[in-house]
Amino acid sequence: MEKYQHLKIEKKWQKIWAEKELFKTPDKIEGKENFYHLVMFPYPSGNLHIGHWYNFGGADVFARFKRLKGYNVLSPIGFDAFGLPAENAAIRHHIHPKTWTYRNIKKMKKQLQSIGAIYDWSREIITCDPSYYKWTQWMFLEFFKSGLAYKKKAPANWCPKCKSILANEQAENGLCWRCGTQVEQKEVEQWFLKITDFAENLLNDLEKLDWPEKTKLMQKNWIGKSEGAIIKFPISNFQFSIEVFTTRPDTLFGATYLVLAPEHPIIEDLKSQILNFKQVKEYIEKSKNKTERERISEVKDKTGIELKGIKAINPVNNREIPIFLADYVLIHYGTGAIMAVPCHDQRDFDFAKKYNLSMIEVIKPKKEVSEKNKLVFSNGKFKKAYEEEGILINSERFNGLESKRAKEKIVEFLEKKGMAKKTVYYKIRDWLVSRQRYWGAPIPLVFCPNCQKLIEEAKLKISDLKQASSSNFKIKNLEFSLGEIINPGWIAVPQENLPVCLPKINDYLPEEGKSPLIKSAKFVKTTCPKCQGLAQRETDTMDTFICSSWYYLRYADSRNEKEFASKEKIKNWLPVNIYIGGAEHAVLHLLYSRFFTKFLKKANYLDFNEPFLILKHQGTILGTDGQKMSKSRGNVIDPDEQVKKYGADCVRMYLCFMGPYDQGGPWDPKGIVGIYRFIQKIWKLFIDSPKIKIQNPNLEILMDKTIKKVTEDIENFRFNTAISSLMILINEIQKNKIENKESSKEANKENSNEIWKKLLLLLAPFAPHLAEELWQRYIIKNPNFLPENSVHNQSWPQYNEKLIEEKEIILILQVNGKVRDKIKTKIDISEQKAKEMALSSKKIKKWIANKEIKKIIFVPRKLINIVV
Ligand code: ANZ
Ligand code: ZN
Repeated sequence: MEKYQHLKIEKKWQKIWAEKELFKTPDKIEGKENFYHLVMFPYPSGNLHIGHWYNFGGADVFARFKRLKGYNVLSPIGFDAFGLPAENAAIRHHIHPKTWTYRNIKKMKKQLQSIGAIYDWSREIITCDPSYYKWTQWMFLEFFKSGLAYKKKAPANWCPKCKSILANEQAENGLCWRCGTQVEQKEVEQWFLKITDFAENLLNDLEKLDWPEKTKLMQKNWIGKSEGAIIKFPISNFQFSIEVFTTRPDTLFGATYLVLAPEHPIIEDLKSQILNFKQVKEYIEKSKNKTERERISEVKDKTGIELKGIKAINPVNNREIPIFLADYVLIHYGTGAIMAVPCHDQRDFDFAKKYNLSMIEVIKPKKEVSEKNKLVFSNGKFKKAYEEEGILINSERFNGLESKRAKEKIVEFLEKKGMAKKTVYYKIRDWLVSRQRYWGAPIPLVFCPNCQKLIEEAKLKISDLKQASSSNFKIKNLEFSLGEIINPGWIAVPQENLPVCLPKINDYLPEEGKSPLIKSAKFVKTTCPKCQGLAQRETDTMDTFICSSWYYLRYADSRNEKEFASKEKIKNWLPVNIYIGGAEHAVLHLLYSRFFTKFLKKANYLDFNEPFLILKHQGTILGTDGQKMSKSRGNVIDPDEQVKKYGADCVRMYLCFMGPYDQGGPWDPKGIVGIYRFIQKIWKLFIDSPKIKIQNPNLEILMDKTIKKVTEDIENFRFNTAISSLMILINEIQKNKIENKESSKEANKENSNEIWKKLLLLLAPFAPHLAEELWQRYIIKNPNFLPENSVHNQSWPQYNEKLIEEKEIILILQVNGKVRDKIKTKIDISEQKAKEMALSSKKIKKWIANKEIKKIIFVPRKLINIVV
C-alpha cells in the first residue's frame, strides 16, 4: 500500500495552488458575496511560533469554510515591520534594521506558507516599506490638519548616563537596559493624537460589536467614563479656591481634608502662605521619581505632607479642613485634587489613619451588609471604609436621603452658589505617538521659525479657528491648516513630497533626548514648504501602533499609489467581517484601530465607523508542562519541527482538536500522534478501496448529522468538537466499507461517491492538502489540475434536515423469527444498543431463558431477531 507522505503532498499542493493563483482574490465575483476575513498581522521577529500557528491555522479553517460556503473570501497577510527589536539588533549586531527586518520577513514568509492558508499574497503589505508608510504619514497629517495632533511636554524614561530616552521595555524595573543606571522621568516635547475627542463614541459604539465581552469591558474600563461633580473649596483668608473632582458628592459632609497632587500648580500660588514650604518642596522632588503606576498601586503605606498655615473651607457647612499633598492623587486625572472622605474611601481611610486625621461617617448601608463590607466601629475607632452607596447621616438637612438622590440635591444646592458643577471625566488620555527612535515612520513635519513668528503675531484665538468655515487660515498670503495654527512653527510636508524617507545613519542611539535621526544633517536641514525659509525636519518617528491602526484598509487596495485605498475598493471589502487575533491587544491596537476608523469616517474617507464587526481571540498554547512556553523553561514547541514530523495538516488539526479555540491549552505530544494516526486512517480508507456499499442506511443519516454538526461547530469556532464528529463518521464509514468487487451495482457506486465527496469537503478546511490530494485522485481522476476542480473551489455539502430529525420508530423484537415484543427507539439506534435493549426486555428474557444464543440479526430501523 502507498504510504502517506505528508511532506511530499503538502509541498506539491502549496506549489500548485501558488502557481495557479488559486487564492488570489478578485475584488468582485458575480453572484458571490464578499467576506473579509483577517488575522492580526505578525511582527517579523524572524520566527513563527506556535502561538502564530494556532492563530493563523484556526483562522484559516474558518476562512476556507466560508469560501466553500460560497463567499468570495479575502484573507490577506503582511508584516508589522517597524519597531524596537530591529533597532536593538542593529545596535548589538551592527546590522541595518532594514536588512534585519527583511531577512526575517523572508524566513517568516516561508514559515507562513507552510501553514497552507488561503492568503492572497498579491496584497501583502510591509509597514516599513516606503510605499506603505507614505500613507501612514498621510494619516498623521490628516489628524494634524484637523487639529487633532498637538505637541506637549510629557514625562519619558531617561537614562542620565546614556543621555538617552528609553522605551518602557528598555527601562524595566527602573534600570537602563544598557548600563543599569537608575532611570529618571524627564519632561520631553512629544506629539499626541486626540483620542479623547472620541471617548464617548468609542464607549457607546462598543454595544454594536460582536466581540468577546471581556475585551469590550476592558475597553470600557480603559475609557473610564466617570460621572460626578467639580466642587469648589475656598481657602480661608485667601482669594484662591481649590477645585476637586468627586463621584460621590453625597459624602461631602464626611470630607475631613483635601489632597492635592504634588504637581498641582496652585502650590506655587500659595507658596507665601505655606509655613513648611521647604519640606513641601522636598516631598514634591521625591515624588518625581515615582512612575504613575507606583503611585496608584495599592500600597497601604501612603505618603503625604500637610500644607501648614492654610486651610480649606467645606462649602456645604463652612467647616475648616486641612490640606495635604500626597502622591496617591494624580495630576492628570480630574482636577488633580480630591476631597478626602476617610469613612467611605479606603485610600483616604489608610491615609487618615496614618496621619491621625478625623473621620466622619455619613453613609449608612441601606440593608444589612455582610461583615466584610461594613464600616466597623470598635474601641472608638473605625476599622475600614464602607465604600458602597446608602442612606445619608450626619449630613444636616440631607439626612435620610438615598445616595443617588443626595448627589443630585447636594450638587444642585451648591450649583446655585456657584460652588459646584456636574462633570464627566474620562480616564483615557491622549495618545502619545512620537518616539525618539530610528526604526519608525518619520513624522512628516518641518519646523519653520519664520512661519512660527507669523502665526504667533497673528494672535488667532482657538475659538475663532473652530468657528471658521474653511479649514485653512490666511495670514499674509500664506494658508495654514488648523494644526499649523495650534502648533505654531510646525508645518506639514505637502502630500506630493511624501513619503519622508528614513535616511541611512550609522548610529542608532538617541542623543540628548532626541531621536537618532538628528545625526543626519542632510535629513534635518530643509526648506519650509510654506515660506521657503530655512526649516528643520521633525526627527521623531511614529509609534508602530499607528502603522497597524489602519493596515486593514490598505489590503483592500494595497498597490494604490494615489490614495491609501480607493473608495470603491473600500466599499467592496470593509468593514472587516471577522478579525482574529490575541486578546493582549484589547486596549492598544483594538482601541487605536477603532479610533482611526472613527476619525476617517468623520473626515469623510469612510462610510462606516467600526473596523471589525466580529472579533475572536485564540487561546494560548502552553508547554507540555502546562506552563507558558519560554526558552528559559525549555518547553518551547517549534512548529517547523512538528510540521516536518507530522505535516501541516496534522499540526493544524491537532491545534484545532486541543480544545475550544479561545482557550488553547498545553501541548500534548501524544495528542498530536493521535491526530497523525487519524489522518493515516483516512488515507488508508481511500487508498484501500474508495467505494462503500451503502448497506447501512444509518450511514446516510450519520453523514447528514455530521455535516450539520461540523457546519455549526466551525461557525462557532468549536473546531475541536467538529473534529470529534469527523472521527465518529470515519469510524462508521470504515465499518461499512466492503470490498471493491462487491459494490458493482451502479446505484451503490453513486451513493458511495457522494459519501466520499462529502467526507473530503468536510475535511478540506482542516486538512487542506490531504483533502486536495484525495479529491484529485479519487473524485476528479484527471492528472492535469484545473483550478475549478480543486476541492477548495467546490461547495460545502448540504444536509437534509428532515432525515436527521430524531424520529422514533417501533423496533420489532423477534426470537427465532417470531415477534415477541416491540419497543420504541430512536431511528438511528446502533446495533449494539438495540441488542442491549432486546436482551433486557422482560418478554424476550422469557423466550431465551436457559438457551444458547446462536446469533443476533439486526435490520436497522426495522427489527432485531435473536436466534437460539
Ligand atoms: C470623594 C469620594 C468619596 C470619592 C468617596 C470616592 C469615594 P473614578 O470613579 O475612578 O473616576 N479622585 C478624583 N480625582 C483623583 C485623582 N486625580 N487622583 C486620585 N484620585 C482621584 O474615581 C473618582 C474618585 O476618585 C473621586 O471621588 C475621588 O474620590 C477620586 F466615598 O471623591 B472621590
Ligand atoms: Zn515657513
